[in-house]
Amino acid sequence: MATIYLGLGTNLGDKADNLHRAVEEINRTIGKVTSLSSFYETAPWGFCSDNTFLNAALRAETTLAPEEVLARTQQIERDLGRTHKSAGGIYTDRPIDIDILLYDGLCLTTPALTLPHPGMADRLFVLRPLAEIAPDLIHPVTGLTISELLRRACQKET
Ligand code: PH2
Ligand code: MG
Ligand code: MG
Repeated sequence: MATIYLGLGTNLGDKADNLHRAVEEINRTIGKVTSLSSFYETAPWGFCSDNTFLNAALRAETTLAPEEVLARTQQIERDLGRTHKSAGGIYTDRPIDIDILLYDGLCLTTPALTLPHPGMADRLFVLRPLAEIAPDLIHPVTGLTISELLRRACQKET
């Protein structure tokens, strides 16, 4: 059994409903969801859009390998109406985005998947919800806790 942390984001349609539906599908097809953060309204980061985001983070227990978790998160994204993926750092509005942030303490780089998620350590829209459910969790690349990463990211912002 592995413990995974996923980051969820949506900025199209009924955003709260998109998050609830994604959590339900994750619980059904990936593994039992054991913690869910509040939903955070955030400004689009890294691209321009009039549509604000709702972001959340969750913890789940899974028997699936990382590549299979990825395949199933992508299936859920398609089922909830996502038609295109971001590529090369070009972001677009989306009904749902599900990112694997952490898979146990695993560090992994394949063409399809990098763990921990390469952007998570300095993105407030990931760290705020994650710090709510896992403040003392250690990020395996930096060796810092999620609370420490959040504090560091807040200082950089100001
Ligand atoms: N996701 C991105 C790019 N920018 N901004 C916010 N506020 N929330 C996101 O989830 C988000 C983003 C890439 O997936
Ligand atoms: Mg993302
Ligand atoms: Mg994604």
